[in-house]
Amino acid sequence: MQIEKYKIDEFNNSVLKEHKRRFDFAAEGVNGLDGILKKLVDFQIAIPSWALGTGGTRFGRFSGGGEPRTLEEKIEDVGLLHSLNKSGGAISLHIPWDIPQDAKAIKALAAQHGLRFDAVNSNTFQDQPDQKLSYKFGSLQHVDKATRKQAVDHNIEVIKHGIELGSDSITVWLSDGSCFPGQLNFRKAFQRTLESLQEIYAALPDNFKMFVEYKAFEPNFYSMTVGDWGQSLLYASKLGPKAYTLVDLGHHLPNANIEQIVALLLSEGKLGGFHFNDSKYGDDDLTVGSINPYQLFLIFNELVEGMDARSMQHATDLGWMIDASHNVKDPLEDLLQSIEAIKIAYAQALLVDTKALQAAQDASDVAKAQEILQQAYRTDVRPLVAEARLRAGAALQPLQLYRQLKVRENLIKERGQKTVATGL
Ligand code: LRH
Ligand code: MN
Repeated sequence: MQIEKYKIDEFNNSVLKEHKRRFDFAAEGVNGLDGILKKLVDFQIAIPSWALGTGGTRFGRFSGGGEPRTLEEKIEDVGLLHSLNKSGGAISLHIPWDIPQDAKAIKALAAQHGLRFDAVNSNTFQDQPDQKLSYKFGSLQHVDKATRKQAVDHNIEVIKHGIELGSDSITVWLSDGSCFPGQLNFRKAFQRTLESLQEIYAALPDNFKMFVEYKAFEPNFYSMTVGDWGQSLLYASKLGPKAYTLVDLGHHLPNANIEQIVALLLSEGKLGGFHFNDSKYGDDDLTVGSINPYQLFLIFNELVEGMDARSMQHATDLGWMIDASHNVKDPLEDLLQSIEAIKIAYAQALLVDTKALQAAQDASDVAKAQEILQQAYRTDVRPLVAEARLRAGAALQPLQLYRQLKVRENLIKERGQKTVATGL
């Protein structure tokens, strides 16, 4: 299903008067308004190919119908989202869940929808039907050299798919670790994993980046071999200049100060990108900004401050990706809400009076510093985000138009109620 431009224009005309009233109010007194709006227009977030269907847990999965059955239909759905908000101009593939049979055709189809390919993701956390050696006890850490080689070869295969699609990065997330004390020699597991990553690193083209994604627990519940930002930074530093850390917001222990982790990884020049989602307990993969929007704002505040300090391009110098799972929401509505939450947090961070904040910090004026920060956080920036969409040719209210056009109903008519998308 595609949404014709005239339907978006018609919808925008029907809500334009109200938008203008809100925008004029929100824009009043904003320094560098056009610069902020341009930054919002340029900021594109990659959509995970594995999160276009209904997710589930070991207790159950409740499909909503009309799910994409092929990579082509997944690209169509990401294209549909992008036509609504002009903010999701990239798709991140997971191999082997989404192997492009004809990379040239897939690349052309994505381009038709205004999409490029962001990081490709390897998968050595599941055993594939025709796989010789099992990853039950790990992959790159495995005590068996042949199993490690199998995993290294898979990652090199994934890089090849990425090159064919015009991607310039690979994300390596390892489920490797242990479930019980005594199961693993941590020192040797680290060394084996590092040597395996070095073999993968050696296969990277010059322009490619490797993102080492860390996670505190699950599916291993005693130790993870890339368990936190420190371990990921250790690997990335030992691997070389093309290796970076990747921050999945749901991969931390409770109450971790993620914004401080982001600030330090950025100042080390080793922050590669993000998997945005939200969580209250574990790796819940919930809608971005649905549980802790203040934390998301604080993370973007560190990103804007830290990237400007290094003269980095906000839109292109880090990997901006969503990694979520939709157990109870329509997957496309969930992704529309996640992108909105990311743009809102970014816009609020762009409103922070950094000079005044610096002065308050230099004066150890703690209360003043909080007032400056929360002035931006408590500003309703939604009209600015909507205006950026309008200027990009997208819908002023994407979710409202998605429902008004009965997109899900149409997808169910087109694809059926029982279709299941590959992924989590
Ligand atoms: C692991 C993870 C990783 C993936 C997967 C789909 O929890 O965040 O990024 O590859 O989810
Ligand atoms: Mn992730």
